[in-house]
Amino acid sequence: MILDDYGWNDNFARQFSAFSAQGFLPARVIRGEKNYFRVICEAGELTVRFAGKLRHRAGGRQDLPVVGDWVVVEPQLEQERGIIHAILERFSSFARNLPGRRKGKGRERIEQQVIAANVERVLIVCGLDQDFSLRRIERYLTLVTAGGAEAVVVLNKADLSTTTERQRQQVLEVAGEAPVELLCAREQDQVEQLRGYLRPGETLALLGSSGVGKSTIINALLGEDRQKVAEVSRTLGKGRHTTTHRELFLLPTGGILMDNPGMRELHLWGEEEDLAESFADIEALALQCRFSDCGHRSEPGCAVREALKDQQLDPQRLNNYLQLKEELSHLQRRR
Ligand SMILES: Nc1nc2c(ncn2[C@@H]2O[C@H](COP(=O)(O)OP(=O)(O)OP(=O)(O)O)[C@@H](O)[C@H]2O)c(=O)[nH]1
Ligand SMILES: [Mg+2]
Ligand SMILES: [Zn+2]
Repeated sequence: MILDDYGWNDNFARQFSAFSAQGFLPARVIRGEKNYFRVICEAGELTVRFAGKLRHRAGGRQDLPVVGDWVVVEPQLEQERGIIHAILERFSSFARNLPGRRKGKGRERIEQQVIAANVERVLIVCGLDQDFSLRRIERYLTLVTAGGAEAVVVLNKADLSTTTERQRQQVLEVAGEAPVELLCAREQDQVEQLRGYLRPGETLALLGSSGVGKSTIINALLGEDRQKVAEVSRTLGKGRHTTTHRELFLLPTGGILMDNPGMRELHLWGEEEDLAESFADIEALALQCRFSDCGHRSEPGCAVREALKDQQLDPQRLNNYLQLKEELSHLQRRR
């Protein structure tokens, strides 16, 4: 069954059973365009829109379908079209905060944007050129683990750095449980080390800034040039936002890949507790602070400051942690 290849399982089947009597089909969203989606179902690929009532009922964008979602579709097979009536519950999803959008008279509206759903594993791709930033890696690690997926850090463009081993060590220090892979995606055989993260019926998404080589890795794993890639700008060292859609690709050997557009800025969406996993070292220290609500800035008996003094903790990592914590608590207050 094609749906099994795309990750269909008993859990989704159970949820779908409530709809099966109505002639609806289960389908997975494999590509997102501005006004419509492409889904795959047993009858093949369909172009679908979502039912007006789904839009009405939606409390916000998070209730609308995204790539990776399993959805309930009313098929119109002759036209290869359909209508999405419901979204099955996601087992993982990544959401970011879309700040700075103004609604009406200047009131800032905070909106959650779900990026993708039902992903088992994420390759957080970073370039070992100007893109390299430990602080950004920490942000991505928080996004991925809080979203319920496993993270793998991929340090790409190893050929452009003379300090790869040092960079790898630095990343290992912030990566916690996440494995760290170092490679040059232009070398097909080096990309092979990532193949172990692909399992039949499981989805592997690639996230990272524009130009870090996500689509290059996808092409290498697919063994064909499916995705367009483009040189990064020489003057700015930045990517050109070549990939503009999220899309799923089924590997002939099993496993599903998700290419994503490069992200410009990553404002987290979540709760302060979501930092627990990606900053487990700091949270463990914080348990030993004299005050349970210690802000780790100037309070007496602060175990975190103490670790800083003993050089057990990188001050920039702490700054990033405090900044993310502030960002999330601000978000929580606004909601
Ligand atoms: N030197 C070097 N260049 C690489 C490597 N991997 C990818 N590139 C190049 O980096 C440029 C950007 O690669 P893409 O795969 O388009 O990057 P992307 O992450 O998909 O970018 P967006 O789609 O814009 O988000 C291309 O010119 C690639 O050939 C590498 O390991 N070393
Ligand atoms: Mg791309
Ligand atoms: Zn403290």
